[in-house]
Amino acid sequence: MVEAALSAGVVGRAIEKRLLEVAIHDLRDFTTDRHRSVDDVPYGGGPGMVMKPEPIFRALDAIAARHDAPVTVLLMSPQGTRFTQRDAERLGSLPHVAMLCGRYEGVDERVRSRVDEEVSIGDYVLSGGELPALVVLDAIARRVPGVVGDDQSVAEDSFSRGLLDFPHYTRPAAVGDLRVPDVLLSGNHQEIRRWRKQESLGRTLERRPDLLESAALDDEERELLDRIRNGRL
Ligand code: 4GX
Repeated sequence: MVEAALSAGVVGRAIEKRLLEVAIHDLRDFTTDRHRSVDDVPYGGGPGMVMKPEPIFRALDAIAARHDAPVTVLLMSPQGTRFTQRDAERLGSLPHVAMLCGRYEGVDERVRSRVDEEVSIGDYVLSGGELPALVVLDAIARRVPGVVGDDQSVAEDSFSRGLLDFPHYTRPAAVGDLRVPDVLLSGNHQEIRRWRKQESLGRTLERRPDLLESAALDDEERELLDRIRNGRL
C-alpha cells in the first residue's frame, strides 16, 4: 500500500525528481525468530495483540545509522496530538523524519521512550498507521520547493493563512442558471481580493469559528469580520 502511494501523484513526482527521499522499512526484517513475529499477546490479558519492542528498536537503530543528522521519530496513533498544517511546516524543515506505523492494539509502551512525537490525523480508528503516515508525508512533500508547480499557490493555501479557502470558479461564466459571481468577471483586482477575503472569513465563521481565534488577520480582514458578524455584509 505504501509502495503504491509513493509511486503516484505529487509525492511520486517529488521522489522521481529527487526533491524528496523516502525509504520503507519492514519491521519483520528486524525480527530474529523463525516466524518473524512483530506482535505478541498483552501482559495482563485481554483481547488483541501488541507490537513487540525489540524489532522496533532495531529498526530505529538501523535508520539512525543511515544518517548523520538527527532522525525525529513520530508514532502514528489515535492517542497523539492532532496533525495540523503548522506541523507539516515544522516537520518539513527537519533533516530526517521516521514514521512508525503500528497495527493491532498498538505498540509496547516502552517504545515511547524512543518516540519524539505521537501524531494523530483525526478522531477515528484505522487498521494501521500506514495511511496516517502517507497523509503526513503528502502534507510535508507538497510544501517542498519545486514539488508543486506553483509555489505561490502553496504559500496562499487555505490553512497557511489560517482561514478556510474562498470559492473558486472556472469557465464557462454560466452553466444553465448557475452563474459565476459578477465581481470575478469585473477585472477589478482590488475588489476581487476583498470579495475573496470576505468569502474566506464568512465561511470560516460559519463552518470553523475555532480557526478565527488563532488566525492572523490584517486590518481589512478584521474590519470585514466585524461587518459580517454584525450583519452588515
Ligand atoms: N491517526 N491508527 C495506529 C495502531 C496503534 C495504536 C496505538 C500505536 C498506538 C491513527 C489515527 C489510527 C489505528 C494507527 C491504530 N499504534 N493513527 N494503529 N487516527 O487510527 O494516526
